[in-house]
Amino acid sequence: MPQKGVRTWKTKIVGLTDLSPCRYRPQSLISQSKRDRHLIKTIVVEGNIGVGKTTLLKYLEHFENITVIPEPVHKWTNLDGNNLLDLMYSNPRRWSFVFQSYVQLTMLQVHECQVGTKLKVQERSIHSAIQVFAEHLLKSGKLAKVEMAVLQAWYQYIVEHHQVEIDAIIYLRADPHECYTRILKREGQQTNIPEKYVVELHNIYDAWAQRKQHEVPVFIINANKSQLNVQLDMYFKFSDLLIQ
Ligand code: TTP
Ligand code: MG
Repeated sequence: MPQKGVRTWKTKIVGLTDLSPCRYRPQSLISQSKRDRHLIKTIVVEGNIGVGKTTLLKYLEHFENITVIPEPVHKWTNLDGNNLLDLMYSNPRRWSFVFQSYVQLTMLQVHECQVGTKLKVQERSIHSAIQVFAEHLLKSGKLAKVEMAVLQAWYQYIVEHHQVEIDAIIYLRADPHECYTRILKREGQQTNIPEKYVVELHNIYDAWAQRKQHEVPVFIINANKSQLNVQLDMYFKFSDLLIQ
């Protein structure tokens, strides 16, 4: 938890109710050269469902040199009145491809969202969407090989032609049973997320984080602990970045 006097508090949160791909486009930044834009660091917060990513992002909103961009779940649950997330859970074989295609588009919009601060922290990435979620759907037979091939062709094109690079990953890691307990607490027993799914995702996420370590720094935070402890961990590990 940041202490009084350490920073001035100023909330910058984007993406929660936005209609355009990115509402936060301060003119000062848009007029900057491409070289300047590379000075902005992008950190992605990754981790299993229910691990506490959104809560950590809410804490980070308070630092004035950070712009926080939450996962665009509001778009996934309302595309022209259609709840794609619900459709995907109710009939994954029918809707996984449609859902993951839309996730890929909306995550690209998040990556391309320009910010006026030196640090951009976003919830998840286009990379985990395909390499963790779509991969799990493929492995569990809910996504056909040809559907994955289409997602991958798009992904490849996006990586080559768009700005989706990241500078570091913060991986919130918790026991999957703890994640499931938190989901139950939040959504109640009527949740459509099966515990088995949370356990399988955990295993794929762990393997992915290890692989990603070869490309970018991956900081693992023990998220079994209370949110306060997670925030303290975050604060002490990244104080150089948080207080500039
Ligand atoms: P999460 O953001 O992981 O759910 P959360 O908000 O509960 O997590 P946290 O408490 O850590 O903030 O994901 C939202 C939903 O989107 C979840 O049901 C999983 C689903 N999802 C996919 O099915 N495929 C994807 O590619 C992504 C990125 C999410
Ligand atoms: Mg979340």
